[in-house]
Amino acid sequence: MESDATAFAESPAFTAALATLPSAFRWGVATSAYQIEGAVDSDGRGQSVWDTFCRKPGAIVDGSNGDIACDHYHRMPADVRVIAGLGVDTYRFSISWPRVQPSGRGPANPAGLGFYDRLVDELLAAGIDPWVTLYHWDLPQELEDLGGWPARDTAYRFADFAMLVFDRLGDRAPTVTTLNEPWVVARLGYREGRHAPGRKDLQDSISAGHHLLLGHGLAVRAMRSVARRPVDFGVTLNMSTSTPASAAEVDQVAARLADGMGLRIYMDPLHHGSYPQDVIDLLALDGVEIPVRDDDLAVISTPLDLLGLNYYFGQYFSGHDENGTAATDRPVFRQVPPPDDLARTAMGWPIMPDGLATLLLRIARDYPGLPVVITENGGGFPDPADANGFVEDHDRVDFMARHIAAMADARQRGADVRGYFAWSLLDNFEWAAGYRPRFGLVHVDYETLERVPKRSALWFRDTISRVREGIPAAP
Ligand code: IFM
Repeated sequence: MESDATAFAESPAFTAALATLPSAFRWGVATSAYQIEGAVDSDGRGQSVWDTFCRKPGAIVDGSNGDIACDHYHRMPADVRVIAGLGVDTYRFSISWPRVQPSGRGPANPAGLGFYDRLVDELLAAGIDPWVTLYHWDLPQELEDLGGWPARDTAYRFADFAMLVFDRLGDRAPTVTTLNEPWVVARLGYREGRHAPGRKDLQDSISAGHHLLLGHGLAVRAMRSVARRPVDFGVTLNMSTSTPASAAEVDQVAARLADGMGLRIYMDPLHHGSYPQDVIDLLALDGVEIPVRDDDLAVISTPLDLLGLNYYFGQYFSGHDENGTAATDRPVFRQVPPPDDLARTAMGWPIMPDGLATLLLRIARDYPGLPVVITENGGGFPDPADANGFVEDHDRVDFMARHIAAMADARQRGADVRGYFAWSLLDNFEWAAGYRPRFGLVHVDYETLERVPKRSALWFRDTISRVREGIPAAP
């Protein structure tokens, strides 16, 4: 019998949405190195900022760290078999910088590169395309000690690291993306202190964001210049809708500024080769400048072959302070709860699938000519496992079905979206939230490290095969 939670996934509306997707649509699952690999002291790996941050009292809610995580480093071939069992065509993973280049500079650590070399071979042998992310937040600690991302030199070190990886994997990896979610690194890591390295300075945060983009551009230029076969180069951004809390002019201004600080501050330099003027003006109020030099913007706007988009939820903004007073002397943008009482995931994030369609259409309109792949979408849910480790995660199935339908709708309306990757393959280390939120399609028992595909994994496999086989049009 159909439960409320699965009603949409089993509805004619969802089938109709799937029927609009081409059989060659790309389907994948995603992970990142620090969240799953463990083996932090193995085979010459150096320390990263996350190893350090996790040891800071109170930094991680459950006091955990990525020392063991899912132990993927030692279980990689079996994990590739799990991925193959999902029927996906793509696996998106990240390279641990301190595993490949322990101090962030100098020659490669052969054992570190060797791990990713074997991973790529295992994937290809299983008929799965490797999708490489070069940087998913694990900066070598030695580079942080030299200034981290606020220091310009880190961008050049990143480009060197990218070349070490590309030199080894570029003959077999069809897609290489540079950064995952630079906003999170710059904002949560250097302004809010909620992520590694735990710094809290606006100028550092803005400098970090610029140098992340510069590193991206330098890396793409360098890799593209030596590529001997077609490789798609891109970058992944986390994106959210910024909706005014009301029709009031002050709320409209607030939402526009939030959008500037969250989305346009990355997309404009990447696609238009310039920073948004309203963002520059806003930062100037705090005496903060974006440290643009020479031909930085030309480097940053090096053409992209694709844009990775990570979507989890939309946001609402008010230009009124907590007392309801409209800001007058300087702009305020305060995030407020959505007006409707929306269902939320275990992270407390409101479930807003329509926001994904809005974003995809907005990218098509404001940044045309850029193919998009949803490189992450998913939900953290309580996920109680039965005695066999099986999880009936109908809430995740519903979440994914609604987002896939929203994506298909945007595609029908002109968005150039080419693929959808679920976050995440496995339950894993959810950064400052530790191991409590579970995002995996595959359950991990953290005592035994046993993997058991959840209901959502089986459903995802069936959904992919329905699209591949073609769904008959409704009579
Ligand atoms: O787990 C993270 C991932 O590392 C980056 N994007 C968001 C996910 C869920 O918070």
